[in-house]
Amino acid sequence: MRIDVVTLFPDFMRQCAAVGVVGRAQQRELFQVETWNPRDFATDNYRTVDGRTCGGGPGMVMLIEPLRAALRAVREAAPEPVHVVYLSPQGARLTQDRVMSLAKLPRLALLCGRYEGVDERLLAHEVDEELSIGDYVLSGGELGAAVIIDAVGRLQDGALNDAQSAQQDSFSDGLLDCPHYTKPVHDALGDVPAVLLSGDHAAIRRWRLKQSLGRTWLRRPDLLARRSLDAESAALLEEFRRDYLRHHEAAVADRGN
Ligand code: 9D3
Repeated sequence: MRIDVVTLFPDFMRQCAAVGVVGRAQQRELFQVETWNPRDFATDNYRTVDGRTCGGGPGMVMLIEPLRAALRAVREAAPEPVHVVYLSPQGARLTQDRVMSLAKLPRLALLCGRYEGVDERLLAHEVDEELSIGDYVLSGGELGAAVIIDAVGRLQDGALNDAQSAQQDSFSDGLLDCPHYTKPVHDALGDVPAVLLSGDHAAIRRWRLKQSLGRTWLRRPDLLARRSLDAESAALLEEFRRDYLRHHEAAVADRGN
């Protein structure tokens, strides 16, 4: 897969894509990230990429022409159609489901806005999809693009080692991860749960699933609500709830409920 990023900060985007699992995937040519600077497509001597907002008020808007020329160059460099995503706070929220479908595309272009955003006419004619990474205010689209590159890059065939991908397959589907421990087994901060040292793989799998279900119930009940549990999971979550309520009885009583 190849991702083309249209950005006023190409160096930053290349550095984002050069680290960790995704950087290694690029080195191994499983994945490619290219950048295009709209400033290089401006036609005036000042290399202008923005203009005053029509109707007045503060802030600048990115001009149609440099972005249109940059996207034309992206499309001309591609042998197949390019799916163009604009990163913006008005977009649909990025989810892992969306990441998984983007990861299957041969070509993806990420358009990053700065200032107040991009002229609406360019969006209407050149953009296939608008995505946001969450409900907070950033100063531009680059961090959103970096999030997509990381999330999509790590899913490319061969990017993850076997241990990482096997772990993904287990029960990470829609649940929070279980707690993790490493040596030392005994520490001033506490001991590693005994079951993890038991060598009983079935018991370890059940413990981890129970922890995943329990933490999801405590921290992200919205994720559980959208999901139906099989009999084993329902029983493990019930066990977790019972343990939890027993350990927190005092606190619950203090709160007067
Ligand atoms: C007048 C209100 N504007 C600024 C305070 C709106 C505004 C314009 C441009 C707010 C943010 C931005 C820049 N943000 C992005 O380009 C962006 C973004 C985000 O801000 N939050 C979550 N996801 C994304 S993806 C791109």
